[in-house]
Amino acid sequence: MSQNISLTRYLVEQQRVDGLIPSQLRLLIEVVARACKGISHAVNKGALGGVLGTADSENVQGEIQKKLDIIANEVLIEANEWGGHLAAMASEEMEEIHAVPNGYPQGEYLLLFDPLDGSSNIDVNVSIGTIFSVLKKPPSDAAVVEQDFFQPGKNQVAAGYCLYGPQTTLVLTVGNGVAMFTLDREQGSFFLTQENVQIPADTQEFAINMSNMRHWDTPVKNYIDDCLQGTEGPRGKDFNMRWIASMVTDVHRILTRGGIFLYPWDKREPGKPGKLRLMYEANPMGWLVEQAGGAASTGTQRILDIVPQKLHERVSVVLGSKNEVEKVGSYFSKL
Ligand code: AHM
Ligand code: MG
Repeated sequence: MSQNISLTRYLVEQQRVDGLIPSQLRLLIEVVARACKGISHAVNKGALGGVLGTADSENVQGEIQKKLDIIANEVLIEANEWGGHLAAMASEEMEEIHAVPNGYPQGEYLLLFDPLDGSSNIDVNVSIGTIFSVLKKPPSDAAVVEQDFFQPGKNQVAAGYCLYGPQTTLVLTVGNGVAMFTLDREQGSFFLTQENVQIPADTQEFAINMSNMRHWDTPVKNYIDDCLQGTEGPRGKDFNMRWIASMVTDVHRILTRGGIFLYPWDKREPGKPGKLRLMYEANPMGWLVEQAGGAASTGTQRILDIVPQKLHERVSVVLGSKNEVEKVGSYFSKL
């Protein structure tokens, strides 16, 4: 662990690796990290900063927005729109894309984010986070349009999240493994605290919202039933369960010690293929997990191969320790 490698230095060094990240992308990631520092500051202030509680508005998903959802969204937009690296942004909190306004230089990247993931945990002082994904705008002289975002997750050029917990941790991939940075509050900078993060291939820990059990599809129900039987059942081992209800925090645990996370499609809302959003939740998390040696699927298909049809498309998510994700897949193929 080096206290000496700042995020800036790490990115400059990545830039030197066969141009893995062009300077515009490096600067874009720095701006996102700076915005996350601002959000972290607001989260830390909590009630003292008047940021807790509900705003009088709904987002495009029909969810009541929390004040921090809105604040985090504004911080990210304001930090990113003038830098010249971006063509447009898209957010869980905005129905339409936000093109960089006229008057600012237009860059070649597209930034997607869930500004404040785990909103139900804001007011109860449980860890929450920001998730982000970066794509390249398809080459064209035309103005940016929503369809430019409709690229599969395997096209991402950077992805990550910032976890606002006991520590503020930025986790990043630019396609060269996963690195973790911890915010040093005195210095106001992120420092590298783990490199080459690896998820163990096997696990005895699953994360799923068990209260939805009666709504699950048969493969998921059978998989969890078998895990619950422990050493007596077909899996031949005991399983522990964790569910934070902040995907950022559940994924962070999986990157740290392995595990499997499931938010599967269920029968509550037949028209919706899952709760989580493909482009700014499943894709960035899926790529991070793959970059750490894990796997990310819908149960039947690799998440990063899905070509989005809608900006706020939802998807079934199964990700984490590779062998366990494959195990879930085997329950789907038994159908
Ligand atoms: P959000 O982006 O509105 O916060 O919703 C996403 C969150 C995930 O972080 C988490 O895994 C899931 O919703 C929890 O859902 P539930 O409350 O159904 O357990
Ligand atoms: Mg979210």
